[in-house]
Amino acid sequence: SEVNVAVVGVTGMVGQTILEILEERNFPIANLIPLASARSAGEEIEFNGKNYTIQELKETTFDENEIDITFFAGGGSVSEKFIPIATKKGVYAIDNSSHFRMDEDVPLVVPEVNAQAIQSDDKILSNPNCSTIQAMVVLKPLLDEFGIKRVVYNTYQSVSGSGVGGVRDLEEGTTDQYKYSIKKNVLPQIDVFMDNGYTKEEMKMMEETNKILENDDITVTATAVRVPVKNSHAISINLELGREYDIQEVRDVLEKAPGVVVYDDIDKEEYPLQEQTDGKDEVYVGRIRRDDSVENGLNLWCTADNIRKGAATNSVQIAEQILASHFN
Ligand code: 11C
Repeated sequence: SEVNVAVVGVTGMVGQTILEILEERNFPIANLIPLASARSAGEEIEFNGKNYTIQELKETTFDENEIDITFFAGGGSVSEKFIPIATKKGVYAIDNSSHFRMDEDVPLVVPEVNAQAIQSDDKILSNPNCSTIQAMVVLKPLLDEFGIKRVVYNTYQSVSGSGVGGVRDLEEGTTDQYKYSIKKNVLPQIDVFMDNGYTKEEMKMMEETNKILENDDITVTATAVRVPVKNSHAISINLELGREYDIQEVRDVLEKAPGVVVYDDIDKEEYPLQEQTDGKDEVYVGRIRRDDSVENGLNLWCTADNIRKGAATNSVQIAEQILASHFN
């Protein structure tokens, strides 16, 4: 059946992409309610060939409109304030911010990986960090087949992860979004520093990995780096698997995994590039090779579109799960 869908932060990069993906996937929408801050209210947007007027998100929004599902892509403080108001009205809230992610009552979902984490009475569904999502799509099938003892992430994250400000700093050489020039450097700082010397982005990857894989025994560390690439994140992942393995087995497992494309032919110098996954929904994996410096070590490289699979596509996939289980 058709549902009424609202999108908060509809003028932002993630909000815009959510609209595109709802169109692409023919999400069954009866009415669309585009929401944003007062600054954008009154502007028109086009969706499925029809014009809609953006409304200001207010405390009364969920009383004044019939809404079944709301995508929140307006930042952490907007989610913190408005998601409880929405869910009190029975609305399903799919949250792109980090605000509810580590809340034990809130499922943190990558549908290919842990759709089962959604319980029938959950109203808030949290979308993981973009880097975490792409890593999960690759790690889950490896965990199921081989076990995983330890994970080391090194990320190469695009400027679109910071929104339009990051893209502007890259294109115009400004330092409005970042402290240092992203045109001339890679920056080993994403988000703020925490007391332990890690950045918030690194901590998100570490904590979210254990939550999504439902396994606190896996040890995880991360270094998150911003690189001068417009869109798509890359991650070098070093793993200690739980048992002996053959490299062909790893390739076979990844080739069968949902949402994964193995693109790995060193004879042809073929490996995933950020440019290649820009605009795609799959996570591309290559450079699959042994790490003989530890027992059962494995190295690989993956890239994925951080705005699509890392945010908008994953959110719409979560909404599809809700639709299938609650709106038959
Ligand atoms: C980045 N990963 O690339 C961040 C953006 O936790 O949803 C997404 C922040 C988040 O800067």
